[in-house]
Amino acid sequence: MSITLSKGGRLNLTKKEPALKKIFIGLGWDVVSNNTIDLDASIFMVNAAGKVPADEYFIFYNNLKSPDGGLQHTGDNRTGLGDNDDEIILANLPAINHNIKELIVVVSIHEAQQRNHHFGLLSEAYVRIVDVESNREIVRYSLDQNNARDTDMEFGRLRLEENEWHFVATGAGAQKGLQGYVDMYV
Ligand SMILES: [Ca+2]
Ligand SMILES: [Ca+2]
Repeated sequence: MSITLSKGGRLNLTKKEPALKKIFIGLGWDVVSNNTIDLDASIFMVNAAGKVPADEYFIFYNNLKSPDGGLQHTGDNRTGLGDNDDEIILANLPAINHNIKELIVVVSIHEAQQRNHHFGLLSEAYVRIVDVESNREIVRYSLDQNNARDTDMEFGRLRLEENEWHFVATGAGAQKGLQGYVDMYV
């Protein structure tokens, strides 16, 4: 059974699914009107100091694979048209470089300022974590309607603590663009 988290919610993934190895992080969105909105899923693989150890550990539409083979982005989706996951990042948890302590999942609207786009134009957006082998959804976190004017968000973090993976739904909306996160973590 999937768990739906709200802002600040936390789940021990290893306790819930002890055999968990391969997961994917799915981002889905739909728009309310005839707008076309390009959401982008990105992951910053950060060390204990909260920084990516090298640029290649920032996974986004222009850098699809991490050097350790731990993460693989399946490619940019520019419209969100259609149901289910519109962008997917695969994670092979045991392959992840041991210096990486957190996977910070960021969702941002491409060229939001130029196009005057914001989350309020979306009818739905979510991030979910799915066990690849069983195809079971483990956890889901939906966009909070309080973030209507925001253009980007740290959705959540996968955090490694004492060899157990946790998911924390941070839900911190902002208007700084993907570059704002790059400035923080790269
Ligand atoms: Ca996209
Ligand atoms: Ca969609």
